[in-house]
Parts: sequence; C-alpha cells; structure tokens
Amino acid sequence: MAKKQLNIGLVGYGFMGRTHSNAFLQTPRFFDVPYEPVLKAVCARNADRVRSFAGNWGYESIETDWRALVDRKDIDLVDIASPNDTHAEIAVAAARAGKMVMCEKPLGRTAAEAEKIVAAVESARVPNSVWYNYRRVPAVVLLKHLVDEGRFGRIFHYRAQFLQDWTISKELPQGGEGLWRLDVAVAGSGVTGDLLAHCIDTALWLNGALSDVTAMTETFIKERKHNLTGRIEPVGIDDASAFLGRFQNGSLALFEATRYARGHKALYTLEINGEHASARWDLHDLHRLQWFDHRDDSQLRGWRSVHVTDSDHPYMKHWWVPGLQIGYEHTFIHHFADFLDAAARGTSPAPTFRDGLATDYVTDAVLKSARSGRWEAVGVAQQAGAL
Ligand code: SOE
Repeated sequence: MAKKQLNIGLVGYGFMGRTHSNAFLQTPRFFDVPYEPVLKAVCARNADRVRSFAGNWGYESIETDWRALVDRKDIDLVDIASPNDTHAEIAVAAARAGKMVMCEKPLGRTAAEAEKIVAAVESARVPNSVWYNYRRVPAVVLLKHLVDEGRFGRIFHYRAQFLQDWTISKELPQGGEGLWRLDVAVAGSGVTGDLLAHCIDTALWLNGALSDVTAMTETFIKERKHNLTGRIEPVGIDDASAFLGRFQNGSLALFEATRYARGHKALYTLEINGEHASARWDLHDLHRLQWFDHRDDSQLRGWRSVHVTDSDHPYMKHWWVPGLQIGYEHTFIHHFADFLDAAARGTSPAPTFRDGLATDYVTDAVLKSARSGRWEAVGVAQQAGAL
C-alpha cells in the first residue's frame, strides 16, 4: 500500500540544510518508515543559490521568504536549518500554522527565546524535535542502554569536551553566510551554544539534570571585520567555554568547548566513571565504545574497545553487514527515522523542543556564571519539566 506523503519545507541551505536533505532522501531507503518524505520546497533569501540547491537535492520548488513557505497548505513539516536568530520566529509561526517542526540546535539563542518556541508547539500539539544528532550515534545509544541498565552503579564523574580550531586566525571575518556563528547577534553565543550545547544535551540525556555550574569563558580575538558592514567590530561571542558542575544524581561535571584547540577539528569526547565501570566515546572514532568493567575477572580486566557495528547494536541492522562502519551523516538519518515513527503516532521523539529548552537553561547558567564569577543554579525544576 502506498504510504502517506509527508511534504517537507526546509529553511536554510547551509551545511545543516545539506545534512537534513540527505537524511530526507536516505531514510526511506534504509528504514521502514510510516511516511514517504517528499522534498517539497526549500527556502532561502538568495534565489539563485536556493534554485541551485533545490536542483542538486531534488526539491520540487523554492521560496525566498520563510513566511510564504509556512503559509503553504502543501507543507506538513517545516525544518529549520537557518541561523540561530531565525529559529524562534519561524518555529512559532510554523507551529501556529499547524505544521510539524524540526529545528537545528541550539533551539533558542537564550532560554527565554526557547520558552516561546516550546509554548507554541505545545499549544499547537505538533510533533517537534531538535537536531542534537550525536544522541543517535550507535555507540552513544549503546552507552545510554548501559547507563539505563545500571551497569555503572553510582556515577561519580561525567566529563565532556568539544574541541575545534577553525577560528584561530585573526584575519577571519565575522558575520554573513558561513560565518554567522561568530556574530553574537545572530548566534546568541559562541562555543557555549554551538558546541558545549551538544555536550550538555548528551549529558542531560545520559546522566540527568545539572543543578549548579561555575564557568569561565574567553574571547581570544576581541575585534574582527564584519562581513555585512565591512567595519572592524567588537567580537561578542565566547571563543572558549568551560565549566565545573554538579548533577542532581550527585556526580561531578567537567565540560570544555573551544575553537582554539589547534589540531582538533571536531573532537567531541565524553567519559563516565562509575562505581563498577567506566566508558569513553570519541567522535573521531565514533563507531567504538571504550568500556572498563571492574567486575571482570581480575587477571583479564582491562579497557575493551567495542566495535559498535553488529546487527544487534542500535540502528545497525538497517545498514551493511556486521563489522562495516557508518558515520556522521547517519546520525541525521536515524533521527529522521525516529521522527517519522513518532509523528505517525502523534508524538515527538527526544530531544523534543522541551528537551532543547533544558539545554538552553544550562547554557544560560554557564554564561551567567562566566559573567558573575560565581556558582549559578541551573533550575533543576525547570529542567525536570523538560527532561
Ligand atoms: C561548528 O563548526 C559545527 O558545525 C556545529 O555547528 C555543529 O553543531 C557541530 O556538530 C560541528 O561543528
């Protein structure tokens, strides 16, 4: 029987527009999803560029104003892959128009902005999800299963880092296409909202709410030419951000994100140390989970490196034969497959917009603490509502 079509309207054609479009095309080829995704329209301001993007990915039509896209009766899902300062307005309008909504991370530039988005999707009761894609790496999902099974015993430490090096040059301008992440008015923050937010999203999922943080941030290059004004302007984003924190379960948090770690391109690592076991994961080796279990026979006890590619590992039965690896783009495919399954049941897959809001509460507290120089509470009750 023919499946019901799900017409997608994508906003934004940058790096994330490509990852999402690839997921829309590949998902039904590898997963038995309840809808047939249709790449109905893509929207961005530059008509020539958006036409060429549409041609490359097979979108049926283009729009140059997101309002026209949201007004279209033939769009079921609005997917927001445009810069952070556009998320709230588009998401709220799309929800009010009764569309399903997916949004790139971070959900809002601030928690206050994200709260408005959550209110809109919850009052419209439309399926929604934030593309925190690293939750859907098979090795990370396996780690979640191990946590949920209680294999660690009491958890003492959760440690995460996201290291990059692409903004070290002081000649790099800020603002405009491709470089809006350096413009605080558009991005909301620097690495705190862009990279640390990934670490926080995974951590809240794996280890529960954070209660307090003490943070420091630094802007190493204080002025950069702005691409839109042509002038040298102050840099308002944080180039590096680190915090110590406490989770509600009593474990300690140690988090760091930077774009100034020379030699590291996208090194997201996390480690959990528990009473019985420890685990490590590393984005540069994403198909492996490092596992140490103190309950193993003492003569043979040691770190094992699990190659998470067997057919009984999370998501892997949909791919190749055991032992063959998948990569970064597959995390978006997994996410979209989960979204379609949930949407068909009228629900939203995690991370929902409310989960995305929880991450924004933490990033707000990190930035507040970096300014105040004090420990700041995160608002566990608010996160509890979210998680
Ligand atoms: C920044 O360089 C960036 O593209 C982030 O915006 C993504 O969320 C991260 O996954 C990779 O790095």
